Amino acid sequence: MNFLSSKLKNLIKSLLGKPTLDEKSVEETLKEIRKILIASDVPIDLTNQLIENIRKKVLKEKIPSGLTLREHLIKTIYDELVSLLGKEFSPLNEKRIMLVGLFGSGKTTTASKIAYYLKKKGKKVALVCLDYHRPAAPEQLKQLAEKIHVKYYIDPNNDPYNAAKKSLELFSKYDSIIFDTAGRNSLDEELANELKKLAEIIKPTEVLLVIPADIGKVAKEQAEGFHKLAKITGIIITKFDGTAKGGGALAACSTTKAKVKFLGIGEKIEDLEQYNPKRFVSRLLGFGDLETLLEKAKEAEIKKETAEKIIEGKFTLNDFMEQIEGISKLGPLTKIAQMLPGLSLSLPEDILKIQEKKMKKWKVIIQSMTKEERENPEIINQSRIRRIAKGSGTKEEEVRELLATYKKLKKFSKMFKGIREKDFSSLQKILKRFGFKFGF
Ligand SMILES: Nc1nc2c(ncn2[C@@H]2O[C@H](COP(=O)(O)OP(=O)(O)OP(=O)(O)O)[C@@H](O)[C@H]2O)c(=O)[nH]1
Ligand SMILES: [Mg+2]
Repeated sequence: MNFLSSKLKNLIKSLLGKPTLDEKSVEETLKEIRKILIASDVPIDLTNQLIENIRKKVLKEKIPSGLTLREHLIKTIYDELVSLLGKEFSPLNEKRIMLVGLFGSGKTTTASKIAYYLKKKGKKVALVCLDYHRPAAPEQLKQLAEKIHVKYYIDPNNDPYNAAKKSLELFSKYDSIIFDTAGRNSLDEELANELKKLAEIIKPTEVLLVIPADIGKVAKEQAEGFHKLAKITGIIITKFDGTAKGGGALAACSTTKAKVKFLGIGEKIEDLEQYNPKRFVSRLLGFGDLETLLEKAKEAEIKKETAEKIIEGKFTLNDFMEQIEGISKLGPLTKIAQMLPGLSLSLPEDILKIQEKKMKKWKVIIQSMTKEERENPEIINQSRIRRIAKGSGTKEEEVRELLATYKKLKKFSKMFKGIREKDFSSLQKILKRFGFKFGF
């Protein structure tokens, strides 16, 4: 993601920076896109097809009236990438989800991530262990389920078929039951039979194949193989965070019958994203993805207004606490930065590492401030610091540290706005003409 995204963002930036565009510069752009896609392990035939489509639309067909060549080229690159990486968004039918896949692909982790994701949406969810091949598997599922406070079922006799039957009864009133199956080294008959028998009992509404992104374009073969054996309804690509081949895996999967439904983007429980090709490509190109940003903020229980304040750089100490807590829930702000139109920024390391204990203390400190101080922290001088420290039972250094962190965060937040306005104002103008919506 990072590789593909940084390369494509640079490409768009250089397109915006050129004084004029002609046929030669379009050809150069196509050459560059080809290089980027091949380096991301996108299959050659798909890459060639995409290049050919762009060439045809931009150089051979008439440019739609009212658009410049530059605007038309950028819009066509966007459209063709969306088409390469899956076209339409495919929603999840969450009632009974079965996760299948080879050893170590990320099934169990992803099962708990989906459970957490649905729980955050207010659904009643249960996890079921159907993996009794690997002795440590039930314990792994139990620990994950307990961590996110979700009900689970593990069969006392290690019988996957009984586990399936029993859990269907136990959780019949639940919105979603997620079944984690056993992995294998390869797609063999034994695995196929087990999955088939389990599916007959469960009658899943989704059979999701879990594939790690680092296998790149080979994902197509695996997806088709599983499809023949187990009739998968969707794909989850995991470990998207650790490879430059994610684009290849996505493109390869998009050519199969099953659509990609989720991306695993890290090891933590919240590192899961429902896959939406349009939003994804929008982000890749630096157009931003406000919808996902706001959804993530909502999942982290941050108010929409607060999320907008973070990006706008307008906030006082009054909001500070909520935001610091929100950021730690939301994960590194760098992830938010990727969803904003413009360049990715990274938040200063020390802000990301603020510990919970410290935040509790800061809360007390802020409570000892006057309303005026909270709204306008600039007025807090040495004597006020002394009073606040005394009133909150903390040290003066601690008050100073809080104020320094607040300033840093505010400066960073202002930077977001500055960069958007400076580097990407021309891009935003173009995007507006294409009907992209920006709330800020
Ligand atoms: N970085 C990263 N690591 C992941 C992701 N998803 C899973 N992992 C890691 O991949 C490893 C294997 O994950 P599991 O969930 O145990 O895989 P599994 O498919 O259940 O494995 P078996 O049950 O043995 O077949 C674990 O160390 C996970 O933390 C992801 O999206 N990103
Ligand atoms: Mg597992």
